[in-house]
Amino acid sequence: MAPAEQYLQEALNAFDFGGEVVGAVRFGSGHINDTFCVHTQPGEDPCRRFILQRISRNAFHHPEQVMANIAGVTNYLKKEIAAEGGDPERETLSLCTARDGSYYHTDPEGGAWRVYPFLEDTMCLQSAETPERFAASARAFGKFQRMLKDYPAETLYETIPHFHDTEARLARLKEVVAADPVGRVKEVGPELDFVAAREADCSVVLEALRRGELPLRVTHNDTKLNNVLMDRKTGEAVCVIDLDTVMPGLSVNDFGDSIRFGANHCDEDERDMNKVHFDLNLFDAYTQGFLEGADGALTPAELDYLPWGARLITLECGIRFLTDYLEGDKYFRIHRPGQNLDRCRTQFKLVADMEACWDKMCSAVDKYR
Ligand code: ADP
Ligand code: GN1
Ligand code: MG
Repeated sequence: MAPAEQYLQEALNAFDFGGEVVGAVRFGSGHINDTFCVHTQPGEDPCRRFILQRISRNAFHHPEQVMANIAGVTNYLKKEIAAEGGDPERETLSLCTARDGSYYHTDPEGGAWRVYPFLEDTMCLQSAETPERFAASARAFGKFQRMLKDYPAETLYETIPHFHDTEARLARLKEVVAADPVGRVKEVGPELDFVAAREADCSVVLEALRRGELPLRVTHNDTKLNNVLMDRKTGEAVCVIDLDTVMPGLSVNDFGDSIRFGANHCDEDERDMNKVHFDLNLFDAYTQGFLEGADGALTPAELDYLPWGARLITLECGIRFLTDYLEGDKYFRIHRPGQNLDRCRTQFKLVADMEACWDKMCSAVDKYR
């Protein structure tokens, strides 16, 4: 048996699924972790499914800290959800304990495996499709922010240091360009020019944080549309998932990352730039939903900086894809050569579109504040 298969088998054995495991298949389209859907047969009862994940060692150097954050935040959310009359088993993730009583199993290579019950009758969208659905995801992320507003942020580990430090991301790009480890710098002249023209932008939100205008909060930090599960019947958002990067951060980045991924009609790795357009209507719908979900939890300065959050997280993500391309695709999973460069190009096209309708983005926020 190949080691990867053996580790999967051992991880399956480490948890009690309450029934015979009848299969485990790769699942989802995340770029970072290895995700499997586990099918079990508990006697005569219907098949039950679970999500089994191996946390990426490459992205997360301290899986025990990731798991401590997730345990803390989900237990806290469960109480908040129950207090508001919601369903704590469905509206946030639930960690399953391994047979040894801990929240994860470690394989011989140091990979940490964890299990969540599969949230049934939900869907995971890769594109917003309609403004209503996008607004539903926005309410969920806004509510996530509100529910965690009194969580003791100082108890959270920084699971990826400087994760949304755009200045540090820019500095890293420059280092990689100088080293040019796989000889790809010659292919990306226009992309490097695009970044060079926006170096000062990389500091806008961080400066506001340093001046004390923007507060540090407990944030999700990876608010892609496919990190919220929606109810199949009602289309409402059910549960915010992918909690690995929950840590102190900026609300405007949570807003911005959703816009980056969802306020357009193309795949993140679309090759034809003529198909890539920022959609102001979707931006409008998300803004309305996010502010509804946050329900007054955001300060006036945070509202002021929401459009910047969108523009800068998109620029930052493009810089990260570009850096990874220049490093030889070591961080983001790829399925074909050049995919990270294509991902970078879509992000930069979206940034340019946002710049072109900047006033309208600001007016949309003003409409709902
Ligand atoms: P990654 O960090 O690699 O993106 P995620 O935690 O987002 O990993 O999980 C990958 C995919 O697995 C999600 O996009 C979603 O489709 C699915 N998924 C994760 N957790 C659950 C769950 N509890 N119930 C149902 N589907 C889930
Ligand atoms: C990664 O794990 P996933 O696929 O939800 C990445 C995000 C990027 C995103 C780009 C831990 O998200 O920061 O914005 O890809 N997650 C991590 O699609 O680096
Ligand atoms: Mg994900």
